Amino acid sequence: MITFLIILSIVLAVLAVGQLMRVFEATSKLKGEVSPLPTDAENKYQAKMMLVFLFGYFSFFVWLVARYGEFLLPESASEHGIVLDNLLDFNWYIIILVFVITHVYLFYFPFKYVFNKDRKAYYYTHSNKLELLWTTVPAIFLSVIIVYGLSAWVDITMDETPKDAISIELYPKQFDWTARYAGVDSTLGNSNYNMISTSNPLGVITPASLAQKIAEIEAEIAEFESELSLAPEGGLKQEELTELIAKRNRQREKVKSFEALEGLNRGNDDILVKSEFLIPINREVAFEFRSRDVIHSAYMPHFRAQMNCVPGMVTEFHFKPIITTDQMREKTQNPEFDYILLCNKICGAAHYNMQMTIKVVEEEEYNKWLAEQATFNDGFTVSDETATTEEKSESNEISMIELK
Ligand SMILES: [Cu+2]
Repeated sequence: MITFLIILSIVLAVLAVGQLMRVFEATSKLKGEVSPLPTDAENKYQAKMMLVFLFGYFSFFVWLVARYGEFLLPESASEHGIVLDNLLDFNWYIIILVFVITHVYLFYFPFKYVFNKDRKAYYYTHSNKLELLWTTVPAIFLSVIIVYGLSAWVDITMDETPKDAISIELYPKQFDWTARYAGVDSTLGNSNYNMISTSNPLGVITPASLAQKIAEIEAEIAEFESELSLAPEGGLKQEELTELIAKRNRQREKVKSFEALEGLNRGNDDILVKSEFLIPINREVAFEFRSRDVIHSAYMPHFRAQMNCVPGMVTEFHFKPIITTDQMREKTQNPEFDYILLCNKICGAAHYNMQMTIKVVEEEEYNKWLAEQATFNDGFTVSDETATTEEKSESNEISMIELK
């Protein structure tokens, strides 16, 4: 409401000024002041004001950089991030140089060429030399930027994942993340969405989870069948139940086919964690991404890393962290600093709440932490938290309203 009133008063003020100017012009005409042209003194005054504006404009630019520069990301915490930062800085230098040159001229020329009735404008129609110059120079700069960018991209994305890399899967759903570690065998277990249940939110396939899922499906089928025996003949209910039973049967066949998969035991030692995950400094970390529902995007800004998480496919990205959380806290002089994983695709109502804390620690601490985590076979106890996430986001919304 207040915003609307502010906009309304601005519009009315502009209209009022316009009307006043018309009144002013009409009265000057009536008084017989004929010349609509500004005087020499007025022109000189405007010309000087251009220089004042030039100075004010660049002072504001410098102030903005100094005032808000600290809100930019701190130095890159990953090895490849340094390459990206250099690329971005290179772009900034070119942009700022062109910005300064063009804007100095933009305001200096009105000052230098202030109206002079004794001077005749030079009529200049065309110059092939100039055309060539302002086409080739930007073309050369753009080519350099593109070649530099492409080579950085190839460096970052095309290299092989090192054999000793730590495997972590990041699994998003509306609206939270789960991180899955490969465990002692350094290999992530198989997974499939058909296996998803409340006790197995990532659909990890192990002999135990297979047996459990088949039992679950069969229990469901039995339930539908008993309902079907009570349903009236030829009714809609009967049709629905028959369809559901057929669907569950197909799912059971699919799940049963996983029994033939190789390395079924690989998932036994997988470790699933929520809300915070640790990675060791100076070790390559190979991330795999899936998604349970819609497209999410795993964004780790401090590591200059982002990858889409697409339902039905696995995407990958690997990087090497080079600054621990503690070191970064010192560097940023912020004792509460934490690396963060965010969702960077607007995926629904509680999208803003989809995050995980990343802790970069020394390898020793990482190994100790990992050894303390329960494995999938121990019984995965972090159950499906959909309900609690929604509750959490609701309470967040309420506290935000209270803040307003
Ligand atoms: Cu999301």
